[in-house]
Amino acid sequence: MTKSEKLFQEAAELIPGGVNSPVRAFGSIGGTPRFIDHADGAYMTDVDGITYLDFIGSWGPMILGHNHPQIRKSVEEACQKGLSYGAATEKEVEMARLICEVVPSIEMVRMVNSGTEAVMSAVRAARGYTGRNKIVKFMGCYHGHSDAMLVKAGSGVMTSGIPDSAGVPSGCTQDTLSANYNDLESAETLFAQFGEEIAAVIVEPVGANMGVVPPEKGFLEGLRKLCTKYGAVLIFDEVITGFRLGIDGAQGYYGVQPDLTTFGKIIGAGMPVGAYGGKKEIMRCVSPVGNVYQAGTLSGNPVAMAAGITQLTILRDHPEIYKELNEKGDWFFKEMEKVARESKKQWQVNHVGSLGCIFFTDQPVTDYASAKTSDTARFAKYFHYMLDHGIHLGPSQFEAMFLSAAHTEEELQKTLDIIREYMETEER
Ligand code: KE4
Repeated sequence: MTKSEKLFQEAAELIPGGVNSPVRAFGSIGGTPRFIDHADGAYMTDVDGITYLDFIGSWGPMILGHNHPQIRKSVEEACQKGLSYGAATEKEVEMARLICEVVPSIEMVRMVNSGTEAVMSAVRAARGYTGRNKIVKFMGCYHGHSDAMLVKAGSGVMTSGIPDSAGVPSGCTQDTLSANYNDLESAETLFAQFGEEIAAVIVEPVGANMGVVPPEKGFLEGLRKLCTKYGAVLIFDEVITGFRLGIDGAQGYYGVQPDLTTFGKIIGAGMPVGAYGGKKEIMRCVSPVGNVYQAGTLSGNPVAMAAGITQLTILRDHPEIYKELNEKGDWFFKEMEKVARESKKQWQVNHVGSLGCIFFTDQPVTDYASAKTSDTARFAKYFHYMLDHGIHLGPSQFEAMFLSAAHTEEELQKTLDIIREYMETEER
């Protein structure tokens, strides 16, 4: 029995599913999750001493690679001064100034401790600001696990949200409306029916939780126009895309400005940090200035701020990092498409910059319904082949591959060679 197997067995007695976040349990692909001992650059090493080229990157934060020396140093230095005070600190001002400086749509920002908290708070701020209740989200987009966001996908347009989790009262989702991603008309239909009741539209500007689904031309622009027309707040959930596609995220990449933005992952550099921000007139509704209550014991934690400030500062001061990362991503995922074509097997590759994924389906993936045509059993076989060959992907067909500045071209070429090998041996 490997140490991971032993740990997983013990963990299952102590932690639901043996993990502190469901996707880590390998539930959709089977097998034993590798318990990681340490990580460095583009690599993770498990408790059995096996090292993997890592494409999880902690689900996004590790854009500069694991254990970055400057980030580690700033955390060590911050720790010398104590871990948390429950009082205001200069680091929080520095982080707020940095985010407002590099993301033009952000005039004011509040730090929280996770993407879920950022979304929950942004939605509450939008409701408080507009005095309206309804929220439009898109099937296949994930915005964390706050009640109003756990809506049964595929519940169809025009119907009020049905809870997608036990423990969520229907009252919490009845004001959450679901539209189809990349289907502007489905959003227009909801606005035609509920226009003046809609507080906000929340969208992942690049879908990255149904696998990677880029926005089609005009989709984001259309949502912007709709929200402006009806006085609804446009919320870009940039927990994944924020500081990944560029220093000003997907909103900069696509040139569409939301009213509020949620952040996570990269802004904490691996420490638990989320944030939401945007127009001053909306953010001024948030307590203690306004009457939208929101709080957090460890929000703006000085050690987490030190990590996030260092990572964002490196990214701001070295735009070449994004150029190289996006070029590397374009090359890598386009090469992967070539492997797909040569293999004459049915699979699609979607990507935006350093974010991408393979779908095991014979049809283009442009929304939740097409993503769900993927053969998850084929993905599971592919995942384990890659893992056995030292490549650790995200353990789900509906998660992204995250490239980092630490992934070298030769490592990516080796990964492509192993994918090609797999595709040649994959029985259909
Ligand atoms: P957290 O609460 O997990 O920090 O963020 C929630 C969230 C919000 N918005 C978007 C667009 C997100 O992708 C996420 C979380 N992403 C998943 C990965 N797809 C986190 C991984 C996990 O749940 O363990």
